[in-house]
Amino acid sequence: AGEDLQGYFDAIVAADQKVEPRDWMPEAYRKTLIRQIAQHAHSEIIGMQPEGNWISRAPSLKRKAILLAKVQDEAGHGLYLYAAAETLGISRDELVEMLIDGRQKYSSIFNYPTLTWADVGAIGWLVDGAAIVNQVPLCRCSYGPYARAMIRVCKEESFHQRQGFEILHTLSHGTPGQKAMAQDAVDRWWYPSLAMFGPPDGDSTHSERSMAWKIKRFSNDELRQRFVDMCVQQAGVLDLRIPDPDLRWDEERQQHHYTQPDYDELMRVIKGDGPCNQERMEHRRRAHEEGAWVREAAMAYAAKRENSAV
Ligand code: FAQ
Repeated sequence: AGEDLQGYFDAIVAADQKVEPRDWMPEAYRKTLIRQIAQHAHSEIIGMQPEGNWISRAPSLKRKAILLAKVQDEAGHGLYLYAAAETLGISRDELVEMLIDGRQKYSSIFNYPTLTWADVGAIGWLVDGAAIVNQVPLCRCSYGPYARAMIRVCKEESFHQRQGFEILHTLSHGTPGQKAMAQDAVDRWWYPSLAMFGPPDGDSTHSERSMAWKIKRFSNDELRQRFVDMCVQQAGVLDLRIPDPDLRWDEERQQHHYTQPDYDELMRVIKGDGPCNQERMEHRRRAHEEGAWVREAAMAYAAKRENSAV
């Protein structure tokens, strides 16, 4: 029977069909998905902090309303993703616990500070842009609940990317001071955004297996390349410079040659030693503790309703 189950799973993956929560799946497949989906969910929640920093200081009421909506969308993405992870037999409480005690990670990118308003534009353009390039292929991931969550998430990320682009476009066509501020933000966010795609393929521990299982559809380097090619064209429209003196079109390979991000820095940031790691985790822990009464009240209310329904 064990062989039949494995054979059925292999056939579903080979036929590009979806594995669903009640289907048998290899334990390592389940574990990899929990790791990746949880890391993704935590990233959405921690990712609210850098931009949340600018809600009270947005330059106009309109910008503030847009930013509020964007940050709320990130919370929504986190919730869909926690729900997708729960279909694999783990609870949201356990996942949050693992984030808070450091056993699970979140994206390196959210450990960098947002120093000016232009950073909100650069995050939208570059960070959401990288997220889209990474997540569009995840809409075809072999695990049904993750793939379906990604469809809606990608639509919203696409709006986020455009709002960031529009902020930068406005600044870069404004006063010389505004243009310089936009350029400075792009200078600081470029390499950390390239690092979001993970270590180079040769050092990526999970890629081979995740690609065989069709969780990942492209390697880290393939997606990073796609992102660079996309940004070069858009930077032209923005009239902003990508901070890489070696960036050039490679006629032979039909893609851009570019300077790799500092992967030692990526590893340091992942291990907890980035500019804002401590601040982000302290903020998350505090919010979790201070929100305990809300969770308790919701549970008490649910129990009361259940009793009165009997
Ligand atoms: N940061 O073997 P690989 C967003 C870890 S977008 C931290 O290549 P894998 C939207 C990796 O976990 C950001 N850790 O790993 C938004 C592994 O560690 P482990 C979130 C990283 O999984 C925008 C080790 O290094 N998006 O939130 C990073 O095959 C604006 C070896 O790496 C996703 O999570 C990193 N950058 O490939 C929100 C997308 N890179 O667990 C708010 C889904 C690698 O063995 C505002 N995730 N690591 O100890 C993925 O596609 C993959 O997990 C990768 C990594 C591509 C990130």
